[in-house]
Amino acid sequence: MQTPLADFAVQDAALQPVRDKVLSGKRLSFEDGVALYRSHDLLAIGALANHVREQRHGDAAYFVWNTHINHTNVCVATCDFCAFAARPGEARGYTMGLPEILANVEGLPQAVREVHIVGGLHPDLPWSYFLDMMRGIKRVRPDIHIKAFTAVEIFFFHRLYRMGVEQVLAELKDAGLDSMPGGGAEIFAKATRDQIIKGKADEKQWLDVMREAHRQGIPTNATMLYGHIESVEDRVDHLLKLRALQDETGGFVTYIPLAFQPWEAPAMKLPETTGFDDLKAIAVGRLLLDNFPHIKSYWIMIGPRLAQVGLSFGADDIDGTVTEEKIAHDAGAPTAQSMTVHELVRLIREAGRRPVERDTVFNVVKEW
Ligand code: V47
Repeated sequence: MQTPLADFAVQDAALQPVRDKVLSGKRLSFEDGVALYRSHDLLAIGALANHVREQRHGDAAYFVWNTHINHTNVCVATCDFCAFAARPGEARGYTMGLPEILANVEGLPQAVREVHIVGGLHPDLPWSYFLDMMRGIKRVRPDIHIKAFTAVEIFFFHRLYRMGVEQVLAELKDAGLDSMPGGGAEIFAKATRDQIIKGKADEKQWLDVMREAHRQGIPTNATMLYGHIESVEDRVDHLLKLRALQDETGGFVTYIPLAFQPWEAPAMKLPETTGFDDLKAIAVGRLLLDNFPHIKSYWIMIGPRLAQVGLSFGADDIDGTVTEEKIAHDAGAPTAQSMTVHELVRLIREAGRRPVERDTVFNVVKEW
């Protein structure tokens, strides 16, 4: 049941105009976004985001039975926050052969519907490695959805193999790529991005790849890495750029705020994010991204307990079983590397939500 409008009382006067806009379905501005992030009136922010979430999705909370494959950690880019990447030639670098990848996929339980594939920017793999990976996976599991390669990887392929982004995407799609994950966006604002990232796609290049993917009918997600050196203004700028592209294409499915995992990050000695920050990241995402269908509360990054609370702060999705997550865990994430469907269902039920198993593009697989 929806909360009566009169019940959305805000303690922070700066939120009053935001409240009025949200309740009358008006679009929020840059200044509204800044006011939301600066406010400590977490319950009011959460109630507003929950209102929008319930208008869209009622009491459903989605999850997917998925697995991650990180085919290589060898990477020519330098991201100060990333503990996963290994420089070419470094001893801890690895690259999975295609037989190993295909054996992994073949060994997956039939219930797994999505394979999420991302890797480092490896300078020496042939283009055929990626096409054969797509074709091979579809050969051993024709029904599985391949969500693979961030916009940063696609941009790298375009440069390395000297093909247009258009052709890179068309060939991958033809070989079996179904959708793309939202990673690599980090934070768009140039002054901040340039301080922490060297050698990978910038804001415009990331957005251009996504625009082309959407044009070709490839749905994608979008992320923002927060809790490092970015400012509140950088966050709002990032979200409004995602919203503008979504106005143009409608191709984004889910927004996933990614909490910086600091423990083993090579060049950023910072504390971990706090509960307030994590819940605000979800709620403000829901409020500013009025044209995104779904907002994810990603348990890998914020822990299952807070991810569960996120389902009352604007999120309608809790990702999935995951299995063998490496990027956050190489950075020291204290969460488990996978979760069973029964644990996910319990988290959702105890949050008062209705667990709905979905596929990658939110077709309902099963009501639990
Ligand atoms: O692109 C790297 C980030 C991303 C750290 O689209 C870090 O469904 C936090 O994008 N702390 C990969 N984050 C993960 C990702 C993702 C995850 C789940 C679902 C989806 C989806 C996408 O992880 C990278 C980078 O932005 N990352 N290092 C770190 N220390």
